[in-house]
Amino acid sequence: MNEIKELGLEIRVDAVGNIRARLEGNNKDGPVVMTGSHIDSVRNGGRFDGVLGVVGALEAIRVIKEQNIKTNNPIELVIFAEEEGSNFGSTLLGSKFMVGRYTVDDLKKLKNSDGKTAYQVIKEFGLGINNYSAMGFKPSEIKCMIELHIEQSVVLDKAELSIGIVEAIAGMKTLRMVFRGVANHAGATPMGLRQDPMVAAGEAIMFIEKLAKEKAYPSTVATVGRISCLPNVPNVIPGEVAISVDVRDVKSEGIDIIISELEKEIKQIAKARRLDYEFQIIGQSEPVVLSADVVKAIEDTVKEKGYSYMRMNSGAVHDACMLADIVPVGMIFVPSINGRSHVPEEYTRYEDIKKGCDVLLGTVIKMAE
Ligand code: HGY
Ligand code: MN
Ligand code: MN
Repeated sequence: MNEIKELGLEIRVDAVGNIRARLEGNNKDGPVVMTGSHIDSVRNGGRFDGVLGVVGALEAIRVIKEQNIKTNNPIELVIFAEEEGSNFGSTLLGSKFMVGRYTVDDLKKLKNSDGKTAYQVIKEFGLGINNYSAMGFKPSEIKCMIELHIEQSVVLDKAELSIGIVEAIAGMKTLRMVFRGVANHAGATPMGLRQDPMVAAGEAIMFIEKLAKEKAYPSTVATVGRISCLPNVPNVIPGEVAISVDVRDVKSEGIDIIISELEKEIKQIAKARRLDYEFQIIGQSEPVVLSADVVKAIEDTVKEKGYSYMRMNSGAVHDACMLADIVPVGMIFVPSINGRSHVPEEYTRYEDIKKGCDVLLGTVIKMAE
């Protein structure tokens, strides 16, 4: 916030903590060129995911201000809240709220690991959650949005290219699956008398991998990243086991195949093991194709600077997805070394970061001219 204040930008924080900071243009009423990303991270994550896009946007605005470059359209830095979904399990919470895909009622349904709703946490934090329309997002006020981000896969690094120009971003569905059985003594309960949700979860996890590998498309991926068990004691047969399921594809049919086949299989597994089960979709975003105009502006800038590049898709989701079906959106990728991300080993060479920031600056100026 201090860096933004030092630049003398007008700062606004909305009801869920999205931050927007504006540099005026000649045409005060013109639609803004928006750029930014997120600063929240996954647990045990890396240093570049999201932060690069925010720092890159801040630097672009700083250069425009310091070099007294007068743009026609205002330029707006945006920092989206809760992009990773680390607190409430649903990714893109801030940008979903900004574009009206999440309402206060949705925030009252999402809970953190302490059982507190997103609404309660946001209210206790002191944000004006009740006058949330205060900064309602009006598509007419945005000319375009451009997000600089690390690639988070290995394509650019393997191809030894500096810049990725994103054409499409995968969609996703996030599920929470729960199996409930009968907790019992680990030593005294014969195998034939057990109603064990842990073994059911194991069968489900193996089935999910088989589905994604064999039944859907090469671009379909599915991940179980979280498992919780009650009472979670070595000598007690669990009573309840919950797993997260993260399903993604640039083709929504791939996601639908996984969801429908999985629901059928879960019913079978639960029935065979005399268990209850829950199969809940707790978050989703559709695959999006990015704006041809913004993609071209990025590509023209890359060519002017003579940087190596390729057009590509993104398997990771981004806040840009939420804006893409209401305003023109583009994304600029820089390589992730060995494709590692969401881990402390996440790394991007600083010469590539410089190129990415250069391309962001050039594209923002082009779009704001
Ligand atoms: O999960 C994602 O794709 C993003 O990093 N939130
Ligand atoms: Mn991430
Ligand atoms: Mn990210």
